[in-house]
Amino acid sequence: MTIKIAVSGAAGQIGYALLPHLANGHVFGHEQVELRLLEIPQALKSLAGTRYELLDCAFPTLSDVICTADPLEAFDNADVVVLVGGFPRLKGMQRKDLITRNTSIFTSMGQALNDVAASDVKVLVVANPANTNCLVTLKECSSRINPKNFCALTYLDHQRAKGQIAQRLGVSANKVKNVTIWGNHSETLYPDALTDGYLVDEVGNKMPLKSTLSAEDVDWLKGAFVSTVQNRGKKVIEIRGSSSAMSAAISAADCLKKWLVTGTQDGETISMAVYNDQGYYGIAKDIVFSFPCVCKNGEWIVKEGLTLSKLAYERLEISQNELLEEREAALELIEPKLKRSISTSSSTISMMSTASEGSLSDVKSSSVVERNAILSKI
Ligand code: NAX
Repeated sequence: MTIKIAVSGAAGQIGYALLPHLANGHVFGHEQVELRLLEIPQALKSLAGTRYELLDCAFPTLSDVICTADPLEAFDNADVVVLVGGFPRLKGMQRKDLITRNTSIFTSMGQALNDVAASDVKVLVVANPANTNCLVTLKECSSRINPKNFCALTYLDHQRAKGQIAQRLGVSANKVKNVTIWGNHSETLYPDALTDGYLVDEVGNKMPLKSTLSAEDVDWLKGAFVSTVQNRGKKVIEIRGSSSAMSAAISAADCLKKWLVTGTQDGETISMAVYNDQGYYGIAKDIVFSFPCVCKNGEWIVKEGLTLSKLAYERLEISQNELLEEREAALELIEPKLKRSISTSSSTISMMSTASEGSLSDVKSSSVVERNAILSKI
């Protein structure tokens, strides 16, 4: 069987770095793959050059490469779709404008998926604002495609966090397990190594970071580490002069591999931004939020039952509130009437007023419940 993989934004920096990993067996092993490269019409010429290069690599696993500006052609019966193309954040642009521009793109992507993709297609959204783009896309096709078939990329942030810890402790990055990126792929994300993070020694023993590290290292994990990971994307732009591409492409490829092919190792979690239909950890339903996930047989499952600190919950709430704002801005465009009915009943979310430890699922305000009830009808 040939796996049909569509990649939007294929002529961009991430697309260029990602395509070889999809074509050469890194992700899908010995399976044959057919690549459908989707771009805007103005980029088709340079995309044709990328196609030549892919063919010139003579990968034994690559059966065909199609270039198109038509999402219906790219997604036709597609098994896997990676949405990398989007409207970039221009200098001086507000986040809300970025959402406006991208909501119309991702509405079209969702409609095309709904019309022609395989009903069990798996979709990874990379383009920013990734969580909300993912939400917009999955809503457009939720009557035919399960929202569990979608995720937005926070695995790059996950790997950045592991890399920082490995550098600090002088160990190989694969000895660092179960750091979690909670929330939005933005500067409000919360990299958390203390709730479930551990090191593995040579014989496979697990050593929890919170009880193994020195007080100084634990303080670092609560302070500088958090801001370093939150601001890593900005730092790369500042130093490199353009945004992360190689690391984003590798993370996208490895996220797909763990999710769809190998699964996670025993006891291991990875960070994936997924549709929160259950209110995991008391987070508002109906947003795409990054959680610790276990992957098995091509499915993700949020790891539940972790005990978070009060500080962690405070950080989660900040990121949740940003995602709720993004959702409102997006819905304003998708469903103006619905938005009006929501705004008359909205109030601020108070997750932290009473809770300190444990699940927050019982402390959502009634207005949030009401809002979620309305939104779940979309
Ligand atoms: P580039 O500007 O190099 O490439 C984007 C490509 O998308 C362009 O070739 C453009 O023509 C194409 N495109 C635009 N609208 C399209 C549409 N409607 N249909 C098909 N193609 C379209 O950006 P690049 O550096 O590749 O980054 C791509 C996206 O990834 C950006 O939104 C970026 O913000 C996001 N990122 C997400 C990360 C994550 O971890 N989730 C990290 C890296 C990156 O910042």
